[in-house]
Amino acid sequence: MARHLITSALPYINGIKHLGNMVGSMLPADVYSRYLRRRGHEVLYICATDEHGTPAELAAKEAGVPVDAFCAEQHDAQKAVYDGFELSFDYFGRSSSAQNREITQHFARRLQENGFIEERAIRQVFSIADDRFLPDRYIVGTCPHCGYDKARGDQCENCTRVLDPTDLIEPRSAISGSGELEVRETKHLFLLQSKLAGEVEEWIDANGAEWPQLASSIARKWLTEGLHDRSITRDLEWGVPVPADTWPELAAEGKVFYVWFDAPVEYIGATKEWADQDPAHRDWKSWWYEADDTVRYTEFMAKDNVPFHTVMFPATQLGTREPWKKVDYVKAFNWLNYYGGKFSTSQKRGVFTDAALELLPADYWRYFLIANAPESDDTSFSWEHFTTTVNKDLADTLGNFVNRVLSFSRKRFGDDVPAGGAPGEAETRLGAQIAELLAEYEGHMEALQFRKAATALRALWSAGNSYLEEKAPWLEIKTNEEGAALTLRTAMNLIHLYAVVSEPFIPASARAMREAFTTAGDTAPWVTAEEAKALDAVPAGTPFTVPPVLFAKITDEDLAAYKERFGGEESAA
Ligand code: B3M
Ligand code: ZN
Repeated sequence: MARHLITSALPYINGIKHLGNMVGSMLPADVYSRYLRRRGHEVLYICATDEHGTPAELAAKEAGVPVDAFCAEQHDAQKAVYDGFELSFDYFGRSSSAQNREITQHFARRLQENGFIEERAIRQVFSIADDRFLPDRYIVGTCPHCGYDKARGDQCENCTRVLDPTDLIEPRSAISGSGELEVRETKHLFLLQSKLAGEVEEWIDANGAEWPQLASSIARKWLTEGLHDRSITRDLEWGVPVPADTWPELAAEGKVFYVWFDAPVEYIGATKEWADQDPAHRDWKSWWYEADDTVRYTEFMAKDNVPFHTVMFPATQLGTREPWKKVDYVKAFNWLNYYGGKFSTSQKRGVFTDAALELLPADYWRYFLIANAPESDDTSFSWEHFTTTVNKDLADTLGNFVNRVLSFSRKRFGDDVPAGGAPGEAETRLGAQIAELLAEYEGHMEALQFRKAATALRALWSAGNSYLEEKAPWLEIKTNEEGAALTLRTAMNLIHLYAVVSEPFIPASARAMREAFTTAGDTAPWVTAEEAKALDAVPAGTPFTVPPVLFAKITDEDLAAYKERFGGEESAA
């Protein structure tokens, strides 16, 4: 069995994420982790909040809270939502941790020793009133293109044009509002990516062959355009400090590393955080260092993060000249749109993960999002589509099956799985079909094809319905009680199988299905092909209960209320 290291892109600290963020990284990583664990693999699933950078500083300022307190609060708020979604992280860390600082600084020192970092002087805007250099987006002024008077130095939010701070008319500091600005020379560290480009290309040639098209095409595009040297330090208060032992002058000026330099290192940093919490995890480095070939590393992310993960972070790792584990498989996602427009955090457009959980339990969202994951193309969320999917797949196909079978059996045969009848032609056919669909489902999961896996799972659920319609135990019972008992017992075995194999998608409902049966010692993590064919893991005589309705249907009134609250077509951009 392989050891699987899994990471999902680290959500930025500023604000609760929307459903598009969820489906593009954390949720599929969770489904995959859960699946692999059930198949007996050793899994380490790591994620964390990405806490540094200008947006975090600005958001804290806006909230009127010191940035460290702001981040601590936001981290907990995000973690609570992810717990609600049942994301099964082995560890959910923080990029502002001491561990990440230590490892990030170590990376920087090694890159320096190996000649991949250079100090360069650049010209940058300095605010006299604030006594500091200002990052581009800390400078505001009037847009030369549209006249908007709160345009930022990096971009005008009104006309979306990309700007240079010197383009702004009447520029002023976003911190103090002071217009006393001047351009001064200042030193920054540059990562000499141009020196590493050849090695990165070789590495991608050797390792990227099996990456999905979306990831490899983006990586190739970046390489073709050329890897430029990149400034990796910033003048911010909040970040990993440049280590004084190596760069005393820059450290004295209070420079910190650029957020994209320390964020990917936090995959490692969070693993160390995980290890420091529990002596049993002492060997954490075996996941990351001198990586023997038993570790397989899979990363999940949205497409805009691909260049950082396939080119820049590998360049950084290679430049340390230490054997850090590099990614084996990059699972990238397109955008989930909201009614054809974009989900937007800044414009609060779309459905946010905390609000989603206030409406309905996590399983509804988990199933819908994975079944419609933007794998090969952008996909679009609409309340209508969500409603149809929940009502048809979850309420009718799965939930209703479970309830119908268990309630009917209890009514006619009491509280135990009924005995009698011997499997016949219909059961053999059903078993063969289930085994085949299960193999299909497994194949898609192994290939990280989530939509196809969802389709196969739904087909498994449908097969139960077809069997039930065909055998019609509610008629059968009038003439052939043994036959009806066999049908219901077989259907109950399907419910148990669904409980086991649906768990990666809908963990809470899977638990409810499994707990319906009080089978002693029932801890089987998965179902073999033989077991799928036989459908007899739950024997006659097993006590069972009828769980509450698994999935409530979304009514027309609910749908109207959701559209009203969140905005439907009308607000589409
Ligand atoms: N926080 C960007 C994003 O969430 C960034 C990812 C970091 S992964 C190391 O889209
Ligand atoms: Zn403008």
